[in-house]
Amino acid sequence: MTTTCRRLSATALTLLLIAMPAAGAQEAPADRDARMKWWRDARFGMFIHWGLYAVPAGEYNGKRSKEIGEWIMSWANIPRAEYEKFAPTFNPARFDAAQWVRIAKDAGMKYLVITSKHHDGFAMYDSGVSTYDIVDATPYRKDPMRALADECRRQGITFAFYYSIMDWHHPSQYVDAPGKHAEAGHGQTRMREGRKQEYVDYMKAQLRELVTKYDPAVLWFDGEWVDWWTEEDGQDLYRYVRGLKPGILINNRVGKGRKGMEGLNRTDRVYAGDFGTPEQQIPASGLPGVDWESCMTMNDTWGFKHYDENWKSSQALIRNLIDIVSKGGNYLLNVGPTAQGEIPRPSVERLADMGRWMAVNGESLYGTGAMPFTEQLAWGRATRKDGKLYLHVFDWPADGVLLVPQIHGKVLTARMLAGGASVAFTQTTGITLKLPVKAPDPIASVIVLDIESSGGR
Ligand code: JFZ
Repeated sequence: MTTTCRRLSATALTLLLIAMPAAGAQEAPADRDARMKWWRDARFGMFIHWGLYAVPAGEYNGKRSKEIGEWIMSWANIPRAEYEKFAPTFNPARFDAAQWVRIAKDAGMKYLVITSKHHDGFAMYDSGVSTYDIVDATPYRKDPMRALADECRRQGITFAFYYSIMDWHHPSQYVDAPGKHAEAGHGQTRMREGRKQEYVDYMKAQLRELVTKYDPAVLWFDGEWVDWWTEEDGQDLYRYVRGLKPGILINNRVGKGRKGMEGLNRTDRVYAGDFGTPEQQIPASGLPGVDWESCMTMNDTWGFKHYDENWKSSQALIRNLIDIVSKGGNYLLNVGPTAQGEIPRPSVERLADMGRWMAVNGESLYGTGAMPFTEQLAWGRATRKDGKLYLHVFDWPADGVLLVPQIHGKVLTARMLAGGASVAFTQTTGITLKLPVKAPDPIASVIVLDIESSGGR
């Protein structure tokens, strides 16, 4: 399937996701809540797509494409032996783990998910079961995942791994229509007859290394759509990884739970995965009753492309974050570092902008739950936590009058989160706030309401 096709089925995907993460049915709800706690509180994380594909950076033999950078082996139809030749030129001398983690931390991000192995099969850590890895196959010879894991611990950021099930390099797999873009409807990544067990053993060996040596808090699987991977395989892998580290979190893409589940009652069956992963989209009403995380790019690629300048504005990114959290989800925002080991400057600038907003307003997002209103708020979004309601005003009212739908509980106080100035209000059938004429923050100004008793409705 092309990524375009996959995106077209967004509605279906949303339905499927709802049914999905009833995983770990044997686990008591309180235990599951405890395991999910840090992740639910975190709300904002950094996704990092970094691998050999950063070397061609979206261009091969003069050919550019609208396709995503980390798929270049597929869309440029690069033979395995040719793609391998990127390794001897991959020397990310400017990679600085402390700086990457600092960039994430300053943005207000609480965790980081990095590609340990993408579809191209190249391991970005020192694997003992393959020589197709950054330590054995490149002049760099160091293990950046070791440095990142250590640095995350030092700076108090939670460290996590992405891992692709589909593998274009492993000899067990092949693209069934050579000369055609893999997954484009004509070329699919198939499993050679009788070799699946060998590959599953290989994956499990790599996952054992990743979990035991780097202690990731999440394993974020992907590439599970290939026809030779089943829901049962997913559940087996889920159990395997939880067996290595019981407290770990695993996304839905470990199994097939997000496909073909329309009409299935989620209590009837158990699907692998702890949280849903809507991609490049924000589900309009969230995914009630399900933990979820939207992963999104800042431009139009995950892996670095030297000519993709289609950057979203800082305002759009900040409002996406607020929108997602107001609907009960997490935001996993991607950066695609270069082959030299640097996060592109436009990404760094946007993250710094987000960090400036978060430094003042982060309290309104961390550890909060979805807004209590079923109706859309014309002027912005809302979140809630500990008897407080946070109003995020995107469109500041010209007359200074902000109308908030009724909530259960009496509003005790209203104040601006930035600076703490109190805001005059009345509460009758709804809440009417009298705001200053000028928006304190053109992107999103936050007003905090203290609600009597437990708050919310
Ligand atoms: C996958 C990868 O193929 C891609 O390279 C990137 O890593 C991204 C985060 O994940 O792409 C997908 C996966 C799922 C969908 C679409 C693209 N989907 O469910 O619509």
